[in-house]
Amino acid sequence: DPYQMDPKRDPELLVQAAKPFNAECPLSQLAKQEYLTPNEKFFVRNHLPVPTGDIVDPKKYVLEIIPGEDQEPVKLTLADLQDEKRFKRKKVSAIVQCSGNRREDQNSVAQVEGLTWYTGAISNAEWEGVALKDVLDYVGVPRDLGINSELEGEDEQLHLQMEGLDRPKVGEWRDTKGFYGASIPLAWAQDPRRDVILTFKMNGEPLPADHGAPVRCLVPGVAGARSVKWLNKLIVASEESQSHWQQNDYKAFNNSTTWETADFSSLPAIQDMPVNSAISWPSPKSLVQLTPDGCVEMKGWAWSGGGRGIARVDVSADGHTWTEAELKRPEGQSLTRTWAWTLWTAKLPVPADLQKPGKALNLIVKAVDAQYNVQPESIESVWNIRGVLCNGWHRIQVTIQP
Ligand code: MTE
Ligand code: MO
Repeated sequence: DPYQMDPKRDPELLVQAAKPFNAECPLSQLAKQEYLTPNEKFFVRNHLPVPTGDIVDPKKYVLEIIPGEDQEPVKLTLADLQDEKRFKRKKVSAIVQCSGNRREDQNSVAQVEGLTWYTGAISNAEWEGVALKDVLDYVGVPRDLGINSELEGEDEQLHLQMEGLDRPKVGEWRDTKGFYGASIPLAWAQDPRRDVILTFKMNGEPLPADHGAPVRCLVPGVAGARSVKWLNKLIVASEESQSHWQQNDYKAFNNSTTWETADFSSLPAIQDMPVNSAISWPSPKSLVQLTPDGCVEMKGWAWSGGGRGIARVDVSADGHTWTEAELKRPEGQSLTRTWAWTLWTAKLPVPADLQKPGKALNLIVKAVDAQYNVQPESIESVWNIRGVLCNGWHRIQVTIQP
């Protein structure tokens, strides 16, 4: 069993697959509205067994960086990365969200292929490490190579490829087939405003095994799939990562495309994620108590990719009239360079004719980001065979306490 060495996990995680291990942040944790998700409650999305042994031993770990085509790799140990005389430390509060988050809502339209996720394939942490741009500088990648490049077009664009140490078979980590890999544009890796870091600490603790110890490349604002755990290699290249997960997965087709007609090469890899939100309280199908003034209290999260903050969160009981939620966010938070989620609370007035014990109540939320992108009304309109990017209005049904 290649998974027998996997780490111990918190029993409260909502397990969606045991091998490889995939589990949601529990709804009870999301309902607590802690800005930073405790490490043991942070959702886990693994495609392969968690790597073990010397390759991930903090004392023996080596990161290989290939600064350009036909160039020799530069090797850095964890001690090199943590040497504060060499690299300034950097902390970033950022979401990791799987592109498949809320896939279960798409299943309610028609069955899609992929792991079941309710609303908990998302969590927020404070990541500490060193700026990727500083490390690229250090190994000799010209500072302006990605950003100021006058080259245009997909073919001329440079990419930063990342490879993980996880392999289909334990002990065969040198196997280059089937390893986990991803890439982002080099311009983002070098852009000080994108805040990409090589992280070795999560919420003040050493990075846990499930989240990529000892070193992970954390790419804020994009699909979780690009934040490569157990980082083995960084490669500056003229093409994207050729890994399965960059090329033939994590792309969203229209809702009439089938597995027979899907042409993965026709679409870009998901990077910056669209605006999304969900209700964390009350929980679906629960009994709710109305406030003395006839309202239902709601809580949840909202998030958008690309650093876009949240402008507004709206809640409704009928999809026609809306009440603005109160946004809870750190003071002075930027709306153009925000990587963490925005938590919200709302007091939604219940229409008089529905204020009866035993009545079913539909609760709806939609968020609007700082560029006024808004969640689409229907799930069907974003439905796709792979069940990714599900960001239709989030709806739950509850019953008024008899
Ligand atoms: N990195 C490696 N090496 N292997 C993986 O399986 N999964 C990716 C990404 N990085 C993965 C990986 C996906 S699809 C997601 S959504 C995030 O990690 C999940 O991060 P988490 O487990 O820390 O929540
Ligand atoms: Mo993912």
